[in-house]
Amino acid sequence: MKDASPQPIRLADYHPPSHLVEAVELTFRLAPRGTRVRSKIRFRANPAGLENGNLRLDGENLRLVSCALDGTPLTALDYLLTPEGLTVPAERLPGPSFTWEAEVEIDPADNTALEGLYTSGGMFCTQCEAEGFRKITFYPDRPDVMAPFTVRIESDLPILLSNGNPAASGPGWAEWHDPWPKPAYLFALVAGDLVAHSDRFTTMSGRDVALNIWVRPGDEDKCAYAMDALKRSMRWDEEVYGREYDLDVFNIVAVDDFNMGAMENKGLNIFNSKYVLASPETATDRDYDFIESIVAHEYFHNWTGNRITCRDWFQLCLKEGLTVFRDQQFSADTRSAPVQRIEDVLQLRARQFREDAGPLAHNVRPDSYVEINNFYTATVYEKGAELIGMLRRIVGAQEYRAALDEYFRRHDGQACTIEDWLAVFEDVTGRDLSQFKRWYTQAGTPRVSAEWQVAEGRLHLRLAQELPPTPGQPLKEPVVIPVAMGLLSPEGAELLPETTVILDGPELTLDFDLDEMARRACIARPDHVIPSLLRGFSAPVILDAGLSRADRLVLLAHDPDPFNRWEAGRSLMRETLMEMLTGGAPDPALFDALDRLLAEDRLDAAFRALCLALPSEDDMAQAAHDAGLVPDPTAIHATRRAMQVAMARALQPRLAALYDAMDPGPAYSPDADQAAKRALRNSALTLLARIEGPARAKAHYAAATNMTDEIAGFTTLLETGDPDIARRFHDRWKDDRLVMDKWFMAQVAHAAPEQAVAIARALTDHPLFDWTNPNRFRSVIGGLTSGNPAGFHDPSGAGYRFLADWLIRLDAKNPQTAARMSTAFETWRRYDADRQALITGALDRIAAQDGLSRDLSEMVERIRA
Ligand code: 0A1
Ligand code: ZN
Repeated sequence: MKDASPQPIRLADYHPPSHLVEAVELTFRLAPRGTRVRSKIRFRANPAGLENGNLRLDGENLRLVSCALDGTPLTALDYLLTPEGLTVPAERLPGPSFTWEAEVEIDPADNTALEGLYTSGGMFCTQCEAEGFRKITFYPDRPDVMAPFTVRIESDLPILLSNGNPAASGPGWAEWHDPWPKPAYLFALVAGDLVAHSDRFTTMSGRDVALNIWVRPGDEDKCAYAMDALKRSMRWDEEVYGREYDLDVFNIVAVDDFNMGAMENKGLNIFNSKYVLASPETATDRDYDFIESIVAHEYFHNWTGNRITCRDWFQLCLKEGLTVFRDQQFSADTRSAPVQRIEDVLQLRARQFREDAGPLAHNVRPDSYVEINNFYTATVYEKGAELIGMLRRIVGAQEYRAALDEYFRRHDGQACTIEDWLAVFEDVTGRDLSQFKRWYTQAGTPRVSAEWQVAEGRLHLRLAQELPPTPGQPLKEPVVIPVAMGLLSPEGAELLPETTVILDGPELTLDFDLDEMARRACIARPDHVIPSLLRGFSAPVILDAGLSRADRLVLLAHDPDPFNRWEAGRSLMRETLMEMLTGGAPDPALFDALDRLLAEDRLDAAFRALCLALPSEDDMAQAAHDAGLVPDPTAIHATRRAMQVAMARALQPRLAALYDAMDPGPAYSPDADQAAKRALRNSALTLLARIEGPARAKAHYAAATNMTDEIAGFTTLLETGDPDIARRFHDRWKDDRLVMDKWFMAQVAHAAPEQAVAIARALTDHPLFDWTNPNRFRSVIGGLTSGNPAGFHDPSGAGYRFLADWLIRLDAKNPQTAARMSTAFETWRRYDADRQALITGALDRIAAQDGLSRDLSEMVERIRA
């Protein structure tokens, strides 16, 4: 029998800790099978603590060797020890202030969950967010307990690292001191045979900082880009937010076994090696892009997350939404801003809108959770970032900066809430943000619709908002929606320079004088007007702009806002695909418009590549569902293919010309300009292969001098059926873990749907398939669930069974990654009754497992509900 469901933790039940920590001293004697951790923690009673005054320490999977209070050893009668922690009753405490000492033993080599202290490829490393520190020693493992840490590491391994500044070291030991009070989730320790790629940075006030990226020997020549990104991030945060780095050293360590992307531990960031290591031969432009933005993200956390942290885990968006927003701003400043915005919105729609539309929908600030690790979601991160962007748009860039200055001034060193954050904005800008706060407390994606008419020389525009119900929230209140807009004439003349209107009630009516607008634009009064709404995607909503096909073709050709130009094309493509799905043929006018756009050489090549990209199969499934249809993944796949063929035929001369013109030459640089050219060139290659056969892809693959081109050739050849290509790629790259992740994934993602499950299954028998490595697991299993939707949704249910089998197996080793991968099932209600029965059968089979983790059982229960 499965264990009884654990009780949810609720925001409403928050109470301050009974004790605060003044200082922590930790000593680690490292050994893979028996690491000893000694702790000495200075506590004092918290005057604000509403609790009973007991000392409550979290602790899991710890073997308690000894403990003492103010030097007096405790016996088992002095405390209560449970699998979750240890409590010393108030009456056994020496007074309001005291020192707790303990020694525990832990088993890092057996820690396959990769939370707490674990081993990876011969090194020791930690991951403590959200609640991993309790697997290292007994401690109040909650973010509102902040303290300075001193750490001593004893080990024969040559490199011994922890947070803060190096204090002292000798043969077999090192000491570190972190003067900045921090919560335990930011603790980190690394020990290993590592080499550094080093550099230095001088901060705005002239302080010298040593920068190191630590990797396994042999990888040190793959760190230059991450180091460059780090230095640019440090400078950018000084220039744009006035934030200076605050320690003498900044260390980054690359680890092969890591559940997430990276972690912002104070002064010692730990990264999934995939987001650090890059060389032109092994990493794609997209990998470089990720490295840049993740390095920036983790660095920016130093102020938004570390110096100011979260009071409790419900406030996660306080650090994550803001830090994602900041890394998006950095990328927009570094690369092309419109391209960055389009890519951010593509991600938001693919992951967050999908989440909001299904059983896992939750507030940006959730009200309750069972397992906090399940709430590191697109809603908390990406929608959280959108809320900051809206706030900035509403108050303006200057007031935003003033509010941020005040936030850092007022709350430095504190653990804060969304209320604290909004109060700063209210105080600095004099605005009432109580309605804006609904964005944090209501789930679901608002729908905005527009209707308008031109009569007697005036345009009447009506905007309305609607908030569909989500699980547990049947009724919702209107939110504050900034709608950036312009107006165009049918010839594409700009009638109204961009303006932002605020839709904060159920509806808003606007009225424009066409004569006046025409006069200002020096044109005759038009008898038709095209609103360009939600420019720059000014709010995370689903817009029904009510535009005809002709209107959208005008926007695609002329909208001065690049986002809405792209959006017009995207919506035409989606509509065309939906029509083709029900037997229609594509409108040649769309291809003509695309052809003209592709020929606009002054347009960024990356922007043109984005305009050429089709909505994904998952987008189409959602669009079909929204239109009241039951999506058929097999038909969607075939339709998308047919559209690619039609596009390739219609655009063939243009694509062939672009393929030749966009060759950036052999000297590789990951910069935006070259990457843009490769993106457009490789899009042309893939489309042309649909009608030309494999010759061009073969030559492309053979001539490739970088992984971007090589993988484009490889995946195209996989699809055109080159029988030997997988073996050739394997033989070339079998010793490179990160490239082999691509090999595993590509074969599944680019398989014909009817073969995808069999190929994925065969790959799980490959000697290099190490399923305990999260990257490798995600390559194959995620390659199917995300990369090959038609294969995953095979009508036989084989894809669902395959996923369920692997989730059950992985859950016993690594619940966090298993739970995360289970979101592949979140869209089950979209599908036909047969598929629904197969998916719910798979979910029920998982739910019935003995000893299922809290992580996976919560997910399965929520998805199934
Ligand atoms: N805070 C990190 C990512 C992270 C989140 C959760 C983790 O375990 C549950 C681990 C890392 C970031 O935002 O980069
Ligand atoms: Zn983050």
